[in-house]
Amino acid sequence: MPQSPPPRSGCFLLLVLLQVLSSVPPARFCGEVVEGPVRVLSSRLLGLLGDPAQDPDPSVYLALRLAADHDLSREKQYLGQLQNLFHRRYSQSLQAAGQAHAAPHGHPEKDAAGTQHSTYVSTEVEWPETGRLALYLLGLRATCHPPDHGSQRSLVTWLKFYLEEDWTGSRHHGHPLTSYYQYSLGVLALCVHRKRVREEVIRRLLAAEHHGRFSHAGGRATDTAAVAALAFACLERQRVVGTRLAGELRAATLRIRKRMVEEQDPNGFFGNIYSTPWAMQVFIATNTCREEPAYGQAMTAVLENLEAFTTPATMAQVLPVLHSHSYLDIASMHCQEELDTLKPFSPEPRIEVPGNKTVGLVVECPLPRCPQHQLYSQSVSVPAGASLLDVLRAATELVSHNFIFDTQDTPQGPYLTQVLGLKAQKRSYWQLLTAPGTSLQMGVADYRPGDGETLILRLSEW
Ligand code: B12
Repeated sequence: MPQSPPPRSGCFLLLVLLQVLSSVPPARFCGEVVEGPVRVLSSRLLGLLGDPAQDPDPSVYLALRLAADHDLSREKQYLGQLQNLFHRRYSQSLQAAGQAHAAPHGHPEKDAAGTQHSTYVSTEVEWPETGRLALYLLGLRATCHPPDHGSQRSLVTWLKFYLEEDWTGSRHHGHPLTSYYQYSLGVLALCVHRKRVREEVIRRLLAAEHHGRFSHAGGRATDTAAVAALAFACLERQRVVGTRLAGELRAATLRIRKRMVEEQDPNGFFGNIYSTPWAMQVFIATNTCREEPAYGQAMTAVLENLEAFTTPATMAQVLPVLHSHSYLDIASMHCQEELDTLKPFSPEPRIEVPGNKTVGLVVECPLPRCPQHQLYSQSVSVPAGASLLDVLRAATELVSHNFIFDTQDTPQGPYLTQVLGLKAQKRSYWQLLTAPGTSLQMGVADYRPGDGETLILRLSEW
């Protein structure tokens, strides 16, 4: 009888290595879905979709598609709402839209109607919408009911056009017209659709990473770095770039990941709680979540603080990682045997907190825009459960002080655009801080100040 050949040394080493690896416990949560709390969060998100005042948000759709169980008819309906919004907006081909777009002259913030609760989506496309269109295209790749080829192709053309606009902007102004976050989403979406991206466009993002140009609200920009890393990882994985560039992309992804681990805070967060899910996607996308203890620590921290994810936008950003998915998985999604068992869960009404609180409200406008640095300082009395938005509303009702402000609805909630008649324009924004100088991690509608706290609205550059 022929004898089986002795194991060759390479094979033997591999076997030993596999044995050693299988005896190392995998980092907690990598590849597992943490059933109970995650299901509750998915159901909550589903429960929030009914709000007719809210425009549909492509990241919410992505979160629903990347979940383990679904409400398929509600998902289909939501996709219909998205299609209505985007196809109406981009129904014209780029050529038909004319060359007016070659030199965009408007800006969403600058041109905002200026009325309270003005809606975010204007009817005219004037300024690159790289990020929103990218998220929508990612959503279309994740759907089981894709629209016809022609309309998808036209959307891809629009996205390529926006990305080029952003690239040109970055050459002229040192930053894209939108932001490096949106620019990265644009590259990521084209890559997931297996569309080629010009090397110079990719190199601009590599250079921004290399020179530390990602920033957010005066602090770290973990979210942006993470989205850029996902775009790099996708380009490398899909083999849509040459060997040399692929090597540079791999090195940049590694650098970003390494920095995230080094800068992980003692609570386990990368950046802050809201950027942590984006950072975790990088470990999932690069198959390193298993060996990286920092990933397990981040997941523990997120699970212990799930109640911080209250808005559809923040829920939508955390849910994919709770299901062990990154946006790169969209490229290989299939629609077979999807569980159709998810039920919506409507949020419980907020419990009224009895009593009142007094909150200090300060408005600052630094030089050179304003010769007088502090424009307003006043104590405002509000119900104990009031949000910062309630404080601003109460301030407008104080007879002796002419406090006015304006917000614009965005998928993240109301965004403060104007205070005391001063509009945030282009690269400036109304930053929210708690005295003496801590930048808030929430928007005006979600932050609930404590009694005696002083809040600062500061016109800042970004
Ligand atoms: C770029 C960015 C900004 C830019 C936006 C300007 C611009 N034209 O791009 C600047 C630097 C101005 C900014 C400001 C703020 N931001 Co910001 N921002 C982002 C970032 C990195 C990307 C947003 C984006 O482009 N999304 C893609 C597009 C397609 O989606 P979009 O929803 O249409 O995006 C628009 C809105 O989201 C809006 N926006 C940006 N930030 C915020 C924050 C809030 C609370 C609201 C309501 C709207 C809003 O501007 C975006 C571009 O037009 C996200 C990161 C993330 N994980 O989402 C953080 C993020 C959304 N921001 C955040 C915060 C906290 C703020 C500030 C409140 C910080 C502060 N203390 O002042 C302020 C907003 C204050 C205000 N005036 O209401 C948090 C929100 C967390 C939460 N609980 O909801 C995030 C998640 C960052 C984080 N990890 O903490 N931001």
